[in-house]
Amino acid sequence: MKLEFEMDTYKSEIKPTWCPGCGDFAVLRALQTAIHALQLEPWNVVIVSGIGCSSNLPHFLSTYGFHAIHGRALPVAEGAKLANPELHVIVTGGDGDGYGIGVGHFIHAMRRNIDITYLVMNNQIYGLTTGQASPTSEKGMKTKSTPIAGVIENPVDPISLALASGATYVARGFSGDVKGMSELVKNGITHHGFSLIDCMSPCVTYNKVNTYDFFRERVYDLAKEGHDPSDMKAAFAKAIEWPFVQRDRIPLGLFYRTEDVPTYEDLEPALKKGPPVHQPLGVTLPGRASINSVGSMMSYARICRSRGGVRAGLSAEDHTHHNRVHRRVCVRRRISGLPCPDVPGGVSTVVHRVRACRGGSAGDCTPLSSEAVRTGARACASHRAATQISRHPSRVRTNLRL
Ligand SMILES: Cc1ncc(C[n+]2csc(CCOP(=O)(O)OP(=O)(O)O)c2C)c(N)n1
Ligand code: SF4
Repeated sequence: MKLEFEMDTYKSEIKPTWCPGCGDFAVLRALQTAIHALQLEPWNVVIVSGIGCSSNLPHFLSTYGFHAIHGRALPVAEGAKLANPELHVIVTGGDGDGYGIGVGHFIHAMRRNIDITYLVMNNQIYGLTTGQASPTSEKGMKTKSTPIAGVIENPVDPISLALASGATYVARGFSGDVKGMSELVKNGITHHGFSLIDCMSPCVTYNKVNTYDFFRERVYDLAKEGHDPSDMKAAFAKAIEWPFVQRDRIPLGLFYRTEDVPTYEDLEPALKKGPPVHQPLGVTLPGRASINSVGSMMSYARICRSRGGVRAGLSAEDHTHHNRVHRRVCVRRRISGLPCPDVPGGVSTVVHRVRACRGGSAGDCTPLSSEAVRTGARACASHRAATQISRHPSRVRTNLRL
């Protein structure tokens, strides 16, 4: 039986905390409308974000979500997509997040043409940190970080950058036109390949230059002017119109789309046998059930720990997996410099703590120091997302704020 989802199914119980009038409300609405129109199953949608006002978006929809760290939403999303290419992976974030600190990931995700939809809420400012210049701030604009002469650098143009980097669906929306934006998002989600929707989303609190009125006076619809989105040269010509050539006309709509380029998932040999989350790992632990999925690989580390960290009795192959999991957790510990709270000197204490977080409630972390709780909670959140994405149809929320 095919289920029918109401619009409200996708809404979460958490209400946005954005300033009244923030452009991000329109982007949220456009995304919700798009996934409703496509009738996507909420448990097959993962929304990943970085850090910023805009990056709070995954909390407000009732799908899977992962609130990652500043500029690192795309690598997390790529990991989720490669672990399970059957998921619809959508990334949301700000211009600072995606075109500033995360710009390297942005370029590489596009050249891979990985099948992810990326919505950038471009307000041309850092909103969350109260109004510093961002990579898309207009030249000359005075901001908290450029109070004297204004911005002296040229802005990044995400549309040209996306075209040059290999994105196969490149569009620009505007929060003053939710209907148009939701069409762009819907088509971006159904597109087979990397899609960028650069959403001009005014920050009503800190950007007094690029306001709704600024855009309303300048935007025009590419489709109405006969632009052919299959023509890459024409797309480049339209892309450079704003902000490079002039400031009076801003094209909106679809600049470029091609379905002729294979995605990373199409070409990656490891995916030929199907989604890795469904693949057996081929590891059997003596006296235990076999390790037959990525999810149970995570439990595998717990098994190692519950065996007192004693690795004797494990096969060489078991060791490899054991070491892989341990190393990852150990690195976290080394970075944080955490003392092990209950087993002196035992690296695997942290492993143990992470397992505790994963298996139970946040209360499991309380015996740790506040730094440990932070680290524990982070590991816990990533871990939950990794396992729940593959296994459980329940929502993932993290309480981390960086
Ligand atoms: C590695 C790192 N550097 C800096 C910050 C501080 N920081 C948090 S949000 C933010 C900028 C947010 O701007 P943007 O991504 O444009 O999102 P907006 O708040 O405007 O939606 C910065 C610099 C951080 N959290 N992590
Ligand atoms: S500060 Fe700006 S970007 Fe952040 S919620 Fe307020 S209006 Fe939106």
